[in-house]
Amino acid sequence: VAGADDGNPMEAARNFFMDKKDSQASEDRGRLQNQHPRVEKLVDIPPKTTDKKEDHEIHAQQAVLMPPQDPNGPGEMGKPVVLDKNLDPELKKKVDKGWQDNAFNQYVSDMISLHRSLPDPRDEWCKAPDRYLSSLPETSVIVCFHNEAWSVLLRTVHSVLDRSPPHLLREIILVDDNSNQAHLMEQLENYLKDYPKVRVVRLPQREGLIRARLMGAKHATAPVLTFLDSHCEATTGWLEPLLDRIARNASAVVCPVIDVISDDTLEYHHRDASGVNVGGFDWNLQFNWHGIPQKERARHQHPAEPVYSPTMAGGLFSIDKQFFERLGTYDSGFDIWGGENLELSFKTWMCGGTLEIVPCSHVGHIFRKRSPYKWRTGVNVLKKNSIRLAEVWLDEYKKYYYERIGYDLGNYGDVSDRKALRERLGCKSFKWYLDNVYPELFVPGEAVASGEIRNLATAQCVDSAAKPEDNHKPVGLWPCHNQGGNQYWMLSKEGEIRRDEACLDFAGTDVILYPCHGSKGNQYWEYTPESQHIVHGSSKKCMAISADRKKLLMEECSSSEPRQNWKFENYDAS
Ligand code: LR7
Ligand code: MN
Repeated sequence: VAGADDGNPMEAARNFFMDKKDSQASEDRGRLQNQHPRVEKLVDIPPKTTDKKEDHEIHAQQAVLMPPQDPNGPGEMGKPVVLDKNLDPELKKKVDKGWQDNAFNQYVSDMISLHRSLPDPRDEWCKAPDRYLSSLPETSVIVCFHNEAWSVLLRTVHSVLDRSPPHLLREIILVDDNSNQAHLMEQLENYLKDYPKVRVVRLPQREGLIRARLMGAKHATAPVLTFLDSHCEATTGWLEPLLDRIARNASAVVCPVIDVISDDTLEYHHRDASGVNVGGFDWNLQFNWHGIPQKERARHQHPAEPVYSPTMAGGLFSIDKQFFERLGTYDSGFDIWGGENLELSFKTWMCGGTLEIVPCSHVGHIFRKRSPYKWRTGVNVLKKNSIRLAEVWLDEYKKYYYERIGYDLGNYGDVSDRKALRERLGCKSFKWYLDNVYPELFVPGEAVASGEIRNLATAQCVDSAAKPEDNHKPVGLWPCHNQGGNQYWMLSKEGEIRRDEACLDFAGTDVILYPCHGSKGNQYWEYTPESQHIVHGSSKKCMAISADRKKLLMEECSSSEPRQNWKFENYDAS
């Protein structure tokens, strides 16, 4: 399952977006909403009992029957729909099943119109009369899905049909990655017959989203390809700013701002242009989000101007079709999910393009906490994809990823075609990319030591998943296992002990993880192999393992206390 994997970009994205205050606020709003009698009434729509279709299909049909844009309907203007906390048991079963099947609240989605209204999240700057070229290229919108909920898939389709200028939308291509749910298999073409711009392409076997996209691209007839996930909602004016960038520069790959649609209430959240983030990655080859770096900010007059981004999240972007083909599309050896977003990001930059986030374009996406569908059994798909990516694009930097996975490469297939492609295109080096496009990334090669931090008295190692939710929590100890992962740490030249953006930090009680701040203080450590001591800069205390071997602690340094003796792997001060 994706959620169980260490390298799940979904996790990272979720953690980034789940601002406690925000979700609390929306919960509060939701409670108020909940007192609205209309919502409860809608929840109680009795299922049609005449046919014995699955519950979710019946609800899907109800959603279709919803009057479009009843201004007081549930979820209109992107408002949250909150179910009563004490649902009757029958209803609760349905709600639970919706969660189970989709990892979002399908029941709530089915209550909302397929044409629901949304707020217009654009900055005024975006609406200036001559902001975009008068002649823009047409696009084919490609949406791949595997067992997507009916109401969510069709709300994606309708939001695009309803909010794209018809002369710019050549077609919507729905690529069914071998779904096996009856409603998708039997009713889709029939439902779509009134919408001639929408086509369905069926894959005879499960290919995963990457090869599904390639199939969609093959069928596309417009000069620009636009990819969306199957649980999105496009907002007013989303398309023109994307196409405008490509019209001006065919090697610009452009992403909308991805707004959050709540997995629970389907509330549409958006921020203003000053809150835009750009994409990065860490040495687990996991995608992550960052604020706009100072240097990039300084390039702009207005926060709504397009910003350069080192990487893209992957699901939502437009690209000139010929440029996509010139770049060799995706590595078709990528299975199911993951890695393709970094591949396209790296090669866009390294092979002569630019990658931009366009703050005038907003598309919502339902972020979920786990992957609801079956992956391959017995293979770590994401890891295999990432190794292919590293082999082809990372040059000598691939070793930093391999250290993270204990050099356990397994069989990642043949990548010689992809290397030949890179050769043919004459792309720049990964070093060039890091120096010029992503100078903010911490490069482990600059570390003084890297690997495990082993307590010599006990063979226990400093251990933490160092996920964003581990921030402010004490770091743990675990028997040393030699596989990198949660026991991989770096000692930076600046005296930080870090993994990616998390640093060991001591403020007087526990040794905790804290976002690296780069100003020494509580994050400053001194270590030499000779001393075997890890001394904290400001307190001058020594790191030690507790007498019961369970806890990491800081205590007065002593030259005769083996509990204070550590070996930090691969120390090299030169
Ligand atoms: O086997 C599959 N076949 C498919 O067609 C598995 C998935 N899919 C479809 C699926 O129905 C969905 O439309 O592929 C799409 C992506 O899968 P999700 O939505 O389950 O995953 P996700 O939203 O976490 O996916 C993000 O990372 C992926 C890595 O391969 C892709 O790049 C997705 O497009 C990407 N989504 C986004 O960028 C939206 C913002 C998320 C973030 C950050
Ligand atoms: Mn998605």
